Amino acid sequence: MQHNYTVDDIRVMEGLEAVRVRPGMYIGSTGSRGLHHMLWEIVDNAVDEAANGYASEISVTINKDNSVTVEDNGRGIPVGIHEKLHISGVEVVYTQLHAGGKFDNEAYGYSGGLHGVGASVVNALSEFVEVEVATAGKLYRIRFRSYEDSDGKIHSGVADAPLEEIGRTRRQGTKVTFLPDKRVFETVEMNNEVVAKRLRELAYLNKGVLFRFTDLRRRDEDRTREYKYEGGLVDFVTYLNADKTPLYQEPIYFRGIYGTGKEGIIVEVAMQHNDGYAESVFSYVNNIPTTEGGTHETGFKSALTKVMNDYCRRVGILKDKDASLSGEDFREGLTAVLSLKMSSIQFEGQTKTKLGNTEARTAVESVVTDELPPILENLKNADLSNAIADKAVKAARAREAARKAKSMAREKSKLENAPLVGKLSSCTGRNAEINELFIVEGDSAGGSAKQGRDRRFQAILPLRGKPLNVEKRRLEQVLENDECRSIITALGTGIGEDFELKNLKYNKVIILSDADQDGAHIRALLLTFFYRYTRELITSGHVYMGMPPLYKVQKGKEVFYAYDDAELNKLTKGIKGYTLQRYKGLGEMNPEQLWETTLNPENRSLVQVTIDDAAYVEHLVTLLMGDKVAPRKEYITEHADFNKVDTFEERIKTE
Ligand code: 28F
Repeated sequence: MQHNYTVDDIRVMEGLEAVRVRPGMYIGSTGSRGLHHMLWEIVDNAVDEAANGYASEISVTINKDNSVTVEDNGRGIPVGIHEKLHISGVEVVYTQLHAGGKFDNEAYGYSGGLHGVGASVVNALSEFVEVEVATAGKLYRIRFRSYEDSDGKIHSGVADAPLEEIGRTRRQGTKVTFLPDKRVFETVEMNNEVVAKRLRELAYLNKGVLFRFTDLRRRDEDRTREYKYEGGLVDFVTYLNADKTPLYQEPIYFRGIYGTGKEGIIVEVAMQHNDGYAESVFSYVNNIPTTEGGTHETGFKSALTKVMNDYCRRVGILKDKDASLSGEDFREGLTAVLSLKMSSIQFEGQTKTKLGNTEARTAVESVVTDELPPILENLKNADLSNAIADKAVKAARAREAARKAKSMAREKSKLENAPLVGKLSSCTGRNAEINELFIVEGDSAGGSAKQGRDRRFQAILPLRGKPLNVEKRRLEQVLENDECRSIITALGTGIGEDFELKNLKYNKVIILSDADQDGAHIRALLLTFFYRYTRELITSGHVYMGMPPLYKVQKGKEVFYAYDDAELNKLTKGIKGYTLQRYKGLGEMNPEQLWETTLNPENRSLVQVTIDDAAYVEHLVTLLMGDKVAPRKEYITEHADFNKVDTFEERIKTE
C-alpha cells in the first residue's frame, strides 16, 4: 500500500529530525548511557502497561545484530486510526514527539524525567524499528526506517507503509524491535550486565511481573535469565541484607496513598535492620532511582525518627528526662527501600537524580506516621520493635563515644600534624581545581611516584599497609587507623555527616595500585572507605583509578607500553625481535617510566569511579567486605575468571 504524505506528516518528520540534531537533549548522551536509555524508553512503556494491570510478562532480547526486541503481553498499542492525524495509534506513538495521552502525565499520571519521553525518540535515533501489535485475534505490523537521501539529508523514523494486518493470532500485546543508529551512537552494543541489573531492579519494584532477558550474542546457560519477585520491595530488602545478619526475621512493609486522583502519591516502604553499622536507604520515584535522595528521603528520615522516638517514650525505653535519640541512631544498620509513584516529578542535583517536589516529603511523612506505629505496637512484633529500639540506644552510646574520639582525633591530629602530613608529599600549587592526589600502594612505588610526578599539581600519599576494612568498623575505629586518617587529612573534606565537598583540596583523587590480587584488594578497601564515608566524592565524579601498563615492549631504542593483553597482541603483531617485560607491580617502574605511562595527563588513562546502581554496589560491598565468609567464597569461586573486585569496578566508566 502506498502512503500518501500529507502536510501533517511533513511536520511530524521535522519533529523527529529535531531529535537527531540534539540527541543528548532527549536521551542524555550518545555514549553507552544514552544507548541503554533507548532500551529503557521502550521497556518503560511495557512496565506502564504492567503497572496498570494489563501485562504480566515483559521480555527483552538482545539479538545477534545488536538490535533489541522488547515484548509485553498487554493490551497492545491502539491500532485504530487517530481522528485528527489519520494514522494508526501505533504510528502516532512512534512518530509524534511527546505524543498525547500516555506520555504527557495526564491520562497516565506517572511518568517523568528523561524516562517516558517516548518511543518516538527511540524511532528517531534508530536505523529501523519494527512494531507488532497482537489484539482481538489479529496481528498487525509496521516498520520505520532512517535513511539518507540523494542530497545526503537524513530522514528519520519514516514508516515504510501504514500499519498492516498481517495475520491472525491468539496472543495479545506489543512487540518492538529496534536497532540504534551507528551514525548517532558511539557504540550500539548493549551491555549484558547493565541490562540484567536494571531488569532485576524493575522486577523488585514491580512485584509479580515476570521479566525475561535473553542475550542471543552469548551461548552459555546464562543466555536467558528470568526475574520475578512476588514479594516486591520486601524481596528487594531481603536481597540487600542477604549477606548481613538481620535483627528481626521479616522486613517491615507498608504502603499508603497521600492525596487523591491524579495528584495522589503512592508511597511504598520496606525496611529491615541488620547488626552492622551502615545506613542503606535506596529510593525510587516512578521506578527511577534517586541516587542523590531528595524530599522523599528527607520525609522518610524525619518521620522515622519521630515515630521511633514516640514509640520509645510510650514503652518507657526513653524516660521523660532523657533526650530524644537522633535519626542516625535509628538508621544504624538500616536497609530500606522507598518507592514513590507520582506525577510531575522534578529532578535536581548534580546528576539530576535528586527529587525536588516538596509534596513528596509531606506524602512520605504522612504515610510513615500513619502506617508504622501500628506495626511497632502490634504485640506479635514485640521482638522487632525491641530490636530496633535496642540498636538505637546502643548506637547513641557509640555515637557519644565517637564524638569524644573524634574531638580527641582532632586534637591529636593538631599535635601530630607534622608526622601525619609527613607521609603526604603535597604539591606546590594551591589550586584545588587542578590538583591531583595519588593514593599509591606500597612505599617503593610511592617513592617512584614522588620522584616522577609533576610536583606543581600532583600530590602523593603512599600507603604502607592495607587500609582498614571499614565495613566491619564503627567510626571511632576508622579514626584510629593511620591510613584512613592520613587520607581524611589529605582530602580536607571531613567524613560522614561532617563531609563538605567544597573543602576538597583536589580535583582528582586517583587510586594507584598494582594489577594483581593484592592491588585489587587495596582498591576495594579504598573504594569501600570512600563509599561509606565520603560517598559524595564518588557521586560527584572526583574518584579515579590509575591504569599502569602491564607490558613494556622494547625494540632497539623504541619503547611501547601495553595496558592489556589485547593491546599487547596488536602492538607485537607487526614487529619482530623485541624484548617484552611484564610489570608485576608499580614498584618495578622507575620514576620516568611511571610518569610517562601513569602520571602524565597527556598519556595516562584514568578510569572514573561511578555508582550507577547503588543497590548493586551496596550488595557487593557487603558481600566482599562484610563478615559472612560462605557467600563471599561462593562469589569468588563463581567469578574466578576475573579478580574479585573487578566486579565492583564494573560500575566504573572508562573516560
Ligand atoms: C514493547 C513495548 O510499548 N506497550 C504498550 C500500550 C497500551 C496502550 C497504549 C501502549 C493511548 C493514547 C497513546 C491500549 N489500550 N511495549 C509497549 N502498551 N500504549 S505502549 O496506549 C497509547 C496511548 O495515546 C493502550 C488502551 N489504552 C492504552
